[in-house]
Amino acid sequence: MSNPTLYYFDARARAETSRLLFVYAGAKFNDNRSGFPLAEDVRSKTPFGQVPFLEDGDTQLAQSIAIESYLAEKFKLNGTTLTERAQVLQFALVPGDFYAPYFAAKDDAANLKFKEETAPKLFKKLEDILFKKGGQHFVGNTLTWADISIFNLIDFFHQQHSNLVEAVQPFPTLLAFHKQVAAIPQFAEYLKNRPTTRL
Ligand SMILES: N[C@@H](CCC(=O)N[C@@H](CS)C(=O)NCC(=O)O)C(=O)O
Repeated sequence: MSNPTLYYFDARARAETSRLLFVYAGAKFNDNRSGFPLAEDVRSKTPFGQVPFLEDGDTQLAQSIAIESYLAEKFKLNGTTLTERAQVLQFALVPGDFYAPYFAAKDDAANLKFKEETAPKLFKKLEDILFKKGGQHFVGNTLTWADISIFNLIDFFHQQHSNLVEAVQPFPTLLAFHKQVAAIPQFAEYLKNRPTTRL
Protein backbone atom coordinates (compact mmCIF):
# COMPACT_ATOMS: atom_id res chain seq x y z
CA MET A 1 0.00 0.00 0.00
CA SER A 2 1.29 3.48 -0.81
CA ASN A 3 2.15 5.98 1.89
CA PRO A 4 -0.62 8.27 3.17
CA THR A 5 -0.83 11.75 1.63
CA LEU A 6 -1.60 14.85 3.66
CA TYR A 7 -2.77 17.76 1.50
CA TYR A 8 -2.41 21.30 2.76
CA PHE A 9 -0.85 24.63 1.88
CA ASP A 10 2.84 25.38 2.36
CA ALA A 11 2.13 26.37 5.97
CA ARG A 12 2.01 24.80 9.41
CA ALA A 13 -1.37 26.19 10.49
CA ARG A 14 -4.06 23.49 10.49
CA ALA A 15 -1.80 20.67 9.26
CA GLU A 16 1.20 20.82 11.53
CA THR A 17 -0.13 18.72 14.39
CA SER A 18 -0.95 15.96 11.89
CA ARG A 19 2.55 16.21 10.45
CA LEU A 20 3.98 15.96 13.97
CA LEU A 21 1.89 12.85 14.65
CA PHE A 22 3.38 11.18 11.56
CA VAL A 23 6.86 12.31 12.58
CA TYR A 24 6.60 11.03 16.14
CA ALA A 25 5.29 7.66 14.93
CA GLY A 26 8.13 7.43 12.41
CA ALA A 27 5.54 6.85 9.67
CA LYS A 28 6.34 7.96 6.14
CA PHE A 29 3.81 10.25 4.44
CA ASN A 30 3.58 12.47 1.40
CA ASP A 31 3.50 16.06 2.59
CA ASN A 32 1.59 17.60 -0.32
CA ARG A 33 1.87 21.41 -0.05
CA SER A 34 -0.36 23.25 -2.49
CA GLY A 35 0.27 26.81 -3.63
CA PHE A 36 -2.40 29.45 -3.08
CA PRO A 37 -5.20 29.38 -4.19
CA LEU A 38 -5.79 25.72 -3.56
CA ALA A 39 -5.10 23.60 -6.64
CA GLU A 40 -8.38 22.48 -8.26
CA ASP A 41 -7.32 18.85 -8.52
CA VAL A 42 -6.81 18.86 -4.73
CA ARG A 43 -9.99 20.80 -3.94
CA SER A 44 -12.11 18.43 -6.02
CA LYS A 45 -10.97 15.43 -3.97
CA THR A 46 -12.06 16.89 -0.66
CA PRO A 47 -15.55 16.70 0.88
CA PHE A 48 -15.79 20.40 1.83
CA GLY A 49 -13.46 21.91 -0.77
CA GLN A 50 -10.89 22.63 1.92
CA VAL A 51 -7.64 21.34 3.31
CA PRO A 52 -6.16 19.71 5.31
CA PHE A 53 -7.24 16.52 3.63
CA LEU A 54 -5.83 13.05 4.24
CA GLU A 55 -5.76 10.02 1.98
CA ASP A 56 -4.68 6.82 3.66
CA GLY A 57 -5.55 3.75 1.59
CA ASP A 58 -9.36 3.68 1.44
CA THR A 59 -9.66 6.33 4.14
CA GLN A 60 -10.29 9.89 3.02
CA LEU A 61 -10.72 12.57 5.66
CA ALA A 62 -11.10 16.31 5.95
CA GLN A 63 -11.28 18.55 9.05
CA SER A 64 -8.00 18.99 10.88
CA ILE A 65 -9.19 17.61 14.21
CA ALA A 66 -10.75 14.53 12.59
CA ILE A 67 -7.48 13.86 10.76
CA GLU A 68 -5.47 14.30 13.96
CA SER A 69 -7.87 12.03 15.83
CA TYR A 70 -7.54 9.33 13.16
CA LEU A 71 -3.73 9.53 13.23
CA ALA A 72 -3.62 9.58 17.03
CA GLU A 73 -5.75 6.44 17.15
CA LYS A 74 -3.74 4.77 14.38
CA PHE A 75 -0.42 5.51 16.12
CA LYS A 76 -1.72 4.72 19.63
CA LEU A 77 -1.28 8.29 20.84
CA ASN A 78 -4.88 8.73 21.89
CA GLY A 79 -4.96 7.61 25.52
CA THR A 80 -5.85 4.14 26.71
CA THR A 81 -9.29 4.51 28.30
CA LEU A 82 -12.56 6.15 27.31
CA THR A 83 -11.86 8.96 29.79
CA GLU A 84 -8.30 9.47 28.57
CA ARG A 85 -9.45 9.62 24.95
CA ALA A 86 -11.98 12.30 25.87
CA GLN A 87 -9.31 14.18 27.84
CA VAL A 88 -6.89 13.98 24.92
CA LEU A 89 -9.56 15.44 22.64
CA GLN A 90 -10.30 18.13 25.24
CA PHE A 91 -6.69 19.36 24.98
CA ALA A 92 -6.54 18.94 21.21
CA LEU A 93 -9.44 21.38 20.91
CA VAL A 94 -7.73 24.06 23.04
CA PRO A 95 -5.46 25.49 20.27
CA GLY A 96 -8.61 26.48 18.37
CA ASP A 97 -9.58 28.70 21.31
CA PHE A 98 -6.31 30.58 20.81
CA TYR A 99 -6.36 30.68 17.01
CA ALA A 100 -9.92 32.04 16.70
CA PRO A 101 -9.26 35.33 18.58
CA TYR A 102 -5.71 35.56 17.17
CA PHE A 103 -6.86 35.51 13.57
CA ALA A 104 -9.89 37.68 14.36
CA ALA A 105 -7.63 40.47 15.71
CA LYS A 106 -7.31 42.93 12.84
CA ASP A 107 -5.52 45.97 14.29
CA ASP A 108 -2.66 46.75 16.67
CA ALA A 109 -4.94 47.24 19.68
CA ALA A 110 -6.67 43.88 19.12
CA ASN A 111 -3.32 42.14 18.57
CA LEU A 112 -1.99 43.60 21.81
CA LYS A 113 -5.10 42.57 23.73
CA PHE A 114 -4.66 39.04 22.42
CA LYS A 115 -0.99 38.96 23.39
CA GLU A 116 -1.37 40.58 26.80
CA GLU A 117 -4.78 39.35 27.97
CA THR A 118 -6.52 36.62 25.97
CA ALA A 119 -3.58 34.30 25.37
CA PRO A 120 -1.98 34.60 28.86
CA LYS A 121 -5.34 33.87 30.48
CA LEU A 122 -5.62 30.60 28.56
CA PHE A 123 -1.92 29.76 29.00
CA LYS A 124 -2.30 30.20 32.78
CA LYS A 125 -4.92 27.43 32.78
CA LEU A 126 -2.65 25.12 30.78
CA GLU A 127 0.32 26.00 33.00
CA ASP A 128 -1.59 25.11 36.18
CA ILE A 129 -2.93 21.86 34.75
CA LEU A 130 0.48 20.72 33.53
CA PHE A 131 2.23 21.78 36.74
CA LYS A 132 -0.22 19.69 38.80
CA LYS A 133 0.34 16.75 36.45
CA GLY A 134 4.13 16.94 36.98
CA GLY A 135 5.10 18.91 33.88
CA GLN A 136 5.56 16.02 31.44
CA HIS A 137 2.21 15.03 29.99
CA PHE A 138 -1.27 16.51 29.84
CA VAL A 139 -2.97 13.09 29.90
CA GLY A 140 -1.70 9.84 31.44
CA ASN A 141 2.00 9.09 31.74
CA THR A 142 3.07 8.84 28.13
CA LEU A 143 3.15 11.22 25.20
CA THR A 144 -0.22 11.61 23.49
CA TRP A 145 -1.88 13.70 20.79
CA ALA A 146 -2.72 16.15 23.62
CA ASP A 147 0.97 16.81 24.26
CA ILE A 148 1.76 17.11 20.56
CA SER A 149 -1.12 19.49 20.00
CA ILE A 150 -0.21 21.78 22.92
CA PHE A 151 3.46 21.60 21.95
CA ASN A 152 2.50 22.78 18.46
CA LEU A 153 0.43 25.60 19.94
CA ILE A 154 3.35 26.87 22.02
CA ASP A 155 5.61 26.43 19.01
CA PHE A 156 3.23 28.55 16.94
CA PHE A 157 3.71 31.38 19.44
CA HIS A 158 7.47 31.07 19.01
CA GLN A 159 7.07 31.37 15.24
CA GLN A 160 4.77 34.37 15.00
CA HIS A 161 5.64 38.03 14.43
CA SER A 162 5.32 40.90 16.95
CA ASN A 163 7.13 38.89 19.61
CA LEU A 164 4.01 36.85 20.23
CA VAL A 165 6.24 34.47 22.14
CA GLU A 166 6.19 36.99 25.01
CA ALA A 167 2.69 35.74 25.82
CA VAL A 168 4.18 32.37 26.89
CA GLN A 169 7.19 33.74 28.79
CA PRO A 170 5.46 33.94 32.21
CA PHE A 171 4.77 30.19 32.14
CA PRO A 172 7.89 28.18 33.03
CA THR A 173 6.19 24.78 33.06
CA LEU A 174 4.91 25.31 29.52
CA LEU A 175 8.29 26.59 28.33
CA ALA A 176 10.10 23.60 29.82
CA PHE A 177 7.49 21.30 28.27
CA HIS A 178 8.01 22.91 24.86
CA LYS A 179 11.76 22.43 25.15
CA GLN A 180 11.42 18.84 26.31
CA VAL A 181 9.08 17.83 23.45
CA ALA A 182 11.24 19.65 20.88
CA ALA A 183 14.19 17.58 22.08
CA ILE A 184 12.54 14.21 21.36
CA PRO A 185 14.86 12.87 18.64
CA GLN A 186 12.21 12.51 15.90
CA PHE A 187 11.01 16.06 16.54
CA ALA A 188 14.50 17.54 16.89
CA GLU A 189 15.39 16.20 13.46
CA TYR A 190 12.12 17.33 11.89
CA LEU A 191 12.18 20.81 13.44
CA LYS A 192 15.71 21.35 12.23
CA ASN A 193 14.72 20.66 8.62
CA ARG A 194 11.13 21.81 8.25
CA PRO A 195 10.32 24.58 5.79
CA THR A 196 10.16 28.10 7.17
CA THR A 197 6.69 29.48 6.53
CA ARG A 198 4.76 32.55 7.69
CA LEU A 199 1.90 30.57 9.25
N1 LIG B 1 -12.60 23.38 10.05
C1 LIG B 1 -11.68 23.10 8.99
C2 LIG B 1 -11.30 24.40 8.31
C3 LIG B 1 -10.55 24.13 7.04
C4 LIG B 1 -10.11 25.41 6.37
O1 LIG B 1 -10.59 26.52 6.70
N2 LIG B 1 -9.17 25.27 5.45
C5 LIG B 1 -8.65 26.41 4.73
C6 LIG B 1 -7.14 26.52 4.96
S1 LIG B 1 -6.74 26.76 6.66
C7 LIG B 1 -8.83 26.20 3.23
O2 LIG B 1 -8.85 25.09 2.74
N3 LIG B 1 -8.90 27.30 2.52
C8 LIG B 1 -8.88 27.29 1.09
C9 LIG B 1 -10.21 27.51 0.47
O3 LIG B 1 -11.22 27.48 1.20
O4 LIG B 1 -10.22 27.69 -0.74
C10 LIG B 1 -10.46 22.35 9.56
O5 LIG B 1 -10.16 22.49 10.74
O6 LIG B 1 -9.85 21.60 8.81
